[in-house]
Amino acid sequence: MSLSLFAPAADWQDLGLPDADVRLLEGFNSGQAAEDLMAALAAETPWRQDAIRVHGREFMQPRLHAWVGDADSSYTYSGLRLTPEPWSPRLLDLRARVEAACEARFNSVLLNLYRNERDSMGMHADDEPELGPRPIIASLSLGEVRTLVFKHRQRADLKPVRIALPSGSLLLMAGSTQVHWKHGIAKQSRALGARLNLTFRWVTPTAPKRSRA
Ligand SMILES: O=C(O)CCC(=O)C(=O)O
Ligand SMILES: [Mn+2]
Repeated sequence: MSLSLFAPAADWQDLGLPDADVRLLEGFNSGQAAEDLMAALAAETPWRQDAIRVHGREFMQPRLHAWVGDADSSYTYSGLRLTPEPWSPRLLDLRARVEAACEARFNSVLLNLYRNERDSMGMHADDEPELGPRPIIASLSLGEVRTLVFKHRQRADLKPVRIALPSGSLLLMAGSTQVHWKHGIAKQSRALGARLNLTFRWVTPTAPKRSRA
């Protein structure tokens, strides 16, 4: 029998999406710990709001974000090239706990702050080449409960799957999830407070720049 200080595999709930591996671990951070972590991260994170191009048109992103990671983990999405901010001691500690719970390694994290019910994230797959073909992505939710909607990319007969993400929960997307499903956070009409989400990822390190002799 192996003893683990971290979340045992049995606590992960398999959400049963076909052609995917999506699991939820509720209570990764519970109650006060999740609230304190959210307040500290909201205050220390260098938040940005960027314009992005979608179908040739420019929009301000409907949320704030920050990209944190190892120096060689720059990342491009929706035409935005993100150069990583350095890890804070708090994020390094959190990464170690997330890695232990997921039995995976991460060299970067995208933080998103949904300020209220009008903030959102459009349907997308995390399928950028630098994430590799079958990325493992661990997503920690803090604060207001929002619904993550999954839609199958090839099968119109499958209904969208809606997953409410409680504060302190960890969602794992692995296997061929990004090949077959898109996901997103819809706007809501009911007034909502803030939610902070962190997606831990492994980005193929960019080759170090060689200086010429
Ligand atoms: O906020 C969420 O739960 C989703 C975040 C997400 O899909 C992403 O950062 O790629
Ligand atoms: Mn995503």
